[in-house]
Amino acid sequence: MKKKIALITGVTGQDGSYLSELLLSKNYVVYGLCRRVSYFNRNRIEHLRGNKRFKLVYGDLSDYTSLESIIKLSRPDEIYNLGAQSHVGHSFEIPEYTSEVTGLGSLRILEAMRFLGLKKTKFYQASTSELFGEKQKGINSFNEKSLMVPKSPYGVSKLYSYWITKVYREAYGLFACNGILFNHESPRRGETFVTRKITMFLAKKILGSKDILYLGNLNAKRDWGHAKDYTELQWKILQQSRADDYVIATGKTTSVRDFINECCKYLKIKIIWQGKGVNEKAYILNGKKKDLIIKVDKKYYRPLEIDYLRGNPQKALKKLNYKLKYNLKDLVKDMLDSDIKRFKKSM
Ligand code: NAP
Ligand code: F7E
Repeated sequence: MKKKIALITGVTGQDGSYLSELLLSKNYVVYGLCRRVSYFNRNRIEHLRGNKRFKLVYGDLSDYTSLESIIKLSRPDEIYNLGAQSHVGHSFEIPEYTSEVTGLGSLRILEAMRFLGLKKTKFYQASTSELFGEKQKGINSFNEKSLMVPKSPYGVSKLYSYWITKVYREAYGLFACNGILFNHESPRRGETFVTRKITMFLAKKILGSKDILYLGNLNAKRDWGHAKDYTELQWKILQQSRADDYVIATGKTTSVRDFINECCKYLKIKIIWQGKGVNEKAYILNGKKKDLIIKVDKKYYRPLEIDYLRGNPQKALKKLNYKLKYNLKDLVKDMLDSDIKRFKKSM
């Protein structure tokens, strides 16, 4: 039987690496689009390099020609567009670049598919809970029908990609889907996202570090799931007989502060919080001693913040017939165990 071929943009990222593993385990040939950078950016996929079915190709979401030639070369059955400038905070500093890559990147792929006449190729767009924006009156959780009011250049760029995916589905009959994913984390999460900043810091702390962690808005609430569950769902979305859009979430929401509390609980660290707003601080209790470990730094505040995100994954879990394997406790354990192991090795 002919092996299925997948093309993944963002293959060097958190999701790209898990999705590559999953597809290779299902006997796919996987083409991964990598951009040329001056540093080594392939740590997350290094272990896959020996696999003959795993092929890396240079390209960039801002460069139509490279996308068209990679699609021509690979003739994929499935395209997963995971590449993006994916940091919400940084999107305020580089809004134009974010729009170029995170917004127009999807259009370039869809145009190449249309131009090359790839009617049977399925397309997955990595949409996001950042589309929903602020908490809306009377709305406790967001689903596929909720109003979308993004609050950052990143969110606005993703909204463009979300809509252009739907438009190409309707206008040209392409099998084009949106996975509207809420935050998902893992030991491979980028080191500047809040959960990973926290687990790396606490892992170092219990190994003796004297550092202090500086964070922004501790009250922000996010619906945090595990990237392994969510990448499996990305694949499932493209295995359906009809192209559609799905919210992927856990249905639970937790503040940044409570994420830290959950980590401390797992590590059996006694933590107390004192003060409010920019003056809030966290201390570890060591017998009668109180060691300062966390402070707020305004530099991590965003010009506009989304305080509350919680998804309703009912449609996805039912239609895709899936039960999430990880809850928040499992996620915290997985991330902390992995960071502790990594830092122990380097000591
Ligand atoms: P990530 O770890 O930040 O990975 C982003 C990937 O995009 C990296 O491989 C990066 O390559 C690549 N990339 C950046 N600019 C590019 C460009 N100009 N051309 C081609 N590739 C480029 O992101 P992730 O957490 O895996 O998320 C995957 C996707 O889902 C992203 O689109 C993100 O916006 C979206 N999303 C993520 C979440 C989440 O909570 N993780 C939730 C909803 C949606 P380098 O390695 O070279 O930087
Ligand atoms: O922030 C607050 C911050 O950067 C989460 C991306 O994958 O998920 C991610 O976007 C919350 C925010 O993720 C710090 O203000 C406090 O309220 O980890 P984050 P994000 O912005 O939710 C969505 C779904 C995506 O689509 C994105 O691609 O934590 N926060 N203190 C902080 N955030 C960071 N990064 N650093 C802090 O020090």
